[in-house]
Amino acid sequence: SPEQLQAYLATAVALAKEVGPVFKDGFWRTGQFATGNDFAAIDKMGNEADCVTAVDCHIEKVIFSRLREIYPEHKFVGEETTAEIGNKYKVTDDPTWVVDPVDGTNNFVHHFPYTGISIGLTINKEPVVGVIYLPVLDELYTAAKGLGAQLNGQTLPIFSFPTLTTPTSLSQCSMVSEHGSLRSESCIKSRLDTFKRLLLERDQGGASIRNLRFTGSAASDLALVAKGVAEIYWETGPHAWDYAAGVIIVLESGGAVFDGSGWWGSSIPENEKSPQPLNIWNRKILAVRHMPDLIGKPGSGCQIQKHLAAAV
Ligand code: LIP
Repeated sequence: SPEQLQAYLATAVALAKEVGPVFKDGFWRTGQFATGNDFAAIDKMGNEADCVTAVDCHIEKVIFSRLREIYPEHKFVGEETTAEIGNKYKVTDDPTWVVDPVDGTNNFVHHFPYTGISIGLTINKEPVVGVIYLPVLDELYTAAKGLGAQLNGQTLPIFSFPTLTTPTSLSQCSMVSEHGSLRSESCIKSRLDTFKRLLLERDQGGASIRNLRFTGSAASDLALVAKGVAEIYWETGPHAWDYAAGVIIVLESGGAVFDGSGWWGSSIPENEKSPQPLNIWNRKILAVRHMPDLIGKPGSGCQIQKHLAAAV
């Protein structure tokens, strides 16, 4: 029910705010995380591009212990408890809290402010509640299914398009993406090929995107789409905890998402929506602002479908 979703959202907001000061301590290296090994960035499984700090583990522990007290029957999937121990998680229809205690850990370690706490809740495998808190920027993004999306209490999106109407061409779009932490030759090559195509292609019914930005955090990227700063976010490789919350925030801000097999969003006609539940578990995500002319119908040859959905 809407009341129940509102209550879940209130819990998630309270938790994000509770751990906010610890997050900032870690970012500025003051207080509890001022010095010493506590703060060292530890590589995950020998990958220097994928790291974890004591702050990640501390915050995840606090969030999950609070949630377990309040909702003992719920399920929990978190970056540090799941990825860290190499645990395999089983996705069920039960209410499941999908949490990244520090999304953009690399940014966190390097003092780049696009980093934050991402708390999502899925029911029947689909995200229904999302909170992204970027403590350094003091931005709290919130959404619940059917209840809209907000930034610090202000309805999303905040910004209108940099054109008079919604874009009709990719050339009017700003895009955010990531190169990810998987650095195999084939992985990097396929991403670079897609970026190259998006930056160079102007003909054959296509257009180059206006610009390409990387924040280093999937949650921040989705927040920028919901806010109206970026028109498109595309990434392959992130995990559900990186984008569970962001996906519902984009959807509730009026945007749409493509999960690899179908489109979701209020601007997608009912008969064109994917018959499957929106899949946030397959590490592929394309999210766009409300741009009916660009999203078009699956298979219709519209620009985003042609240029990006194929890459997803
Ligand atoms: C990060 C994601 C980002 C991805 C990085 C990393 P983390 O999350 O937000 O989209 O490109 O490789 O997975 O590990 O900093 O929480």
